[in-house]
Amino acid sequence: MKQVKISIVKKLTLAFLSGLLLVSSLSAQTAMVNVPNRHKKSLNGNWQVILDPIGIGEWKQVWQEKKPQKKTDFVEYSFDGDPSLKVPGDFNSQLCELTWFEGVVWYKKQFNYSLQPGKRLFLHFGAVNYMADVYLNGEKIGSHEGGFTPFQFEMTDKVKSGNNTIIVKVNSNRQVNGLPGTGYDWFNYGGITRDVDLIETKETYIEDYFIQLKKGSLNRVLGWVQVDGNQPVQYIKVKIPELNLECKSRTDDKGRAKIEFSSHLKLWSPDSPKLYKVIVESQNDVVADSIGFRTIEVKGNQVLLNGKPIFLKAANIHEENPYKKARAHSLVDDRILLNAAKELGCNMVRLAHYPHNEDMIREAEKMGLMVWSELPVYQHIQFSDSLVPAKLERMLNEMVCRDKNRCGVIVWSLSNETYPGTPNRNEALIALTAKCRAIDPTRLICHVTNTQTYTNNTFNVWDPLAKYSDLIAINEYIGWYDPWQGKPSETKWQIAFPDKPVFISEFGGEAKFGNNSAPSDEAAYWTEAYQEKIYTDQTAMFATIPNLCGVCPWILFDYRSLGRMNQVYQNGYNRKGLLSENGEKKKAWYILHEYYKKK
Ligand code: GCB
Repeated sequence: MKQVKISIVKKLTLAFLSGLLLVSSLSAQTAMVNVPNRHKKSLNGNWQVILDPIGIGEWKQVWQEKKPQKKTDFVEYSFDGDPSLKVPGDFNSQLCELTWFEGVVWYKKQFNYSLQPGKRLFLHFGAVNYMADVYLNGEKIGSHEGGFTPFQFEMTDKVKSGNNTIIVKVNSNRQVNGLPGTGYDWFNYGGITRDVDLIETKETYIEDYFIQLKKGSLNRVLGWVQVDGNQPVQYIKVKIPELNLECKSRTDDKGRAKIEFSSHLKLWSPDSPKLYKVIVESQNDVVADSIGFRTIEVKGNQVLLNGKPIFLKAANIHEENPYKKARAHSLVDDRILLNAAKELGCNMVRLAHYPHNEDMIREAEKMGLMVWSELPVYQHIQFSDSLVPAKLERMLNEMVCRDKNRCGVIVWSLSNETYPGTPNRNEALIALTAKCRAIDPTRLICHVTNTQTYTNNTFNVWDPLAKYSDLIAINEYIGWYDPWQGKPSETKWQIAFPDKPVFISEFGGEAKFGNNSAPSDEAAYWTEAYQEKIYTDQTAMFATIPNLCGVCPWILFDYRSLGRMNQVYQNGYNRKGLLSENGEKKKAWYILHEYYKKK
């Protein structure tokens, strides 16, 4: 009997382990860097879809695309017929029956390919929200979790010469142990929300590189180049033609080369967003990028850009095109948001609360906007779930990997408003901070807090994570969620780690544009005047904050959020925008515009 039990346990263990192996071998790879400048074929456009609100497609194995074999056969699914959906794009805004849908949609795309010997082929997704299971010609090639970061699968040995079919199961259901978790104050746009590309590379190709100024140095570049393939040892050159510069190096047997050189660089800054054409060459591959150089550091209680103190005049932005009521994904969408930030007088955007599309970051950098990039580690994360630490690390890698050569990015924000009392929260986020510093020692790292009390006109911030942040980033809603406890200009501050710079990462209140007639001194009427007063009081209060290095209103545009259910004033919108969802300026906009002009 005992013998039997042991063999069952053994079998189960083996099954479990082989399951784990299968799962890990089918995980997506972290995507190569600089996808916009690769040799690629776009798979954007119309994709055929099957809507699967009850999630039965898995059981029917729709990826097999079965066809009737004899006259009496039939198959109860098919991608032929309507509807189809545009990729990139969220599905909620494309079909009215999907407006509030959170669940499974199956996508299908066919493509023709002929891969020449000596070349490799990758299938690259800019982002799929939230889970993606990907099939090529009926075979599962892998899965990915996380709605805002890129991933890829190698198809070199799997792609057929001629016609091929990709099927993607997209599941936008909220996950209890997901990032974010189940509760968040933005619209859950599901679907293949960013570009899909086939990327062809050389057999040994330049997979990744990190080319930025060494921390604290205004003229020394320190980084590395990574090649991947069967010839890992390669000569490498990094060239900047405008500077007549050529840096030579050689990869080790793991394909990594150190890059280090000095030059008189024109530094990137909001006033002069200089980018250089940088060419990275290996023996048989080459890729070009536009890279800027700047330093960002905290010295004492100040933030220094290129060695000089800078005040961060920021705006919070969600990745939503307000006019289309859809997930922003194109340059046109991105420019609507970034131009509005510029017009307000910003020199920085906080891209809340998840990594935005790559064009958004590249465009912000070109426009002279510094970027705050954030992980969707928001409020209700299940830090003690055994799977969460690995998910955190993976998402961190995906975020940093894609944008680490963008000098515009000055802050990696690793969390927003998580709660110190959540089991394992502090341990998990402290470990994540260390990992982030190890993969990118050049930027500021931060955890946004609202662990605080506000009594007797004294604001007390005590989050233990502040110790691990370069900035103390505080979300405070005095005048909205917390009524004023005294004169704004007499507010007192008690901040743990009082020597660090302080950034007000959120403040504000709600108003419906054009609502000017109701009592203006009561919050419950959502008037522009009430919001305007909050901004007048807040800007007076900012003068009381020790080491203030910047502020960031919540938020630039009104945006969709289903928890906002006041049918008179909100109608499914968070109305803390300085601009309405139609782009109209509310009174508070002018207050902050003036404040930024003077700063
Ligand atoms: C916050 C959150 C932000 C919300 C905002 C609000 O503290 O960080 O995501 O949307 O408050 O409007 O309540």
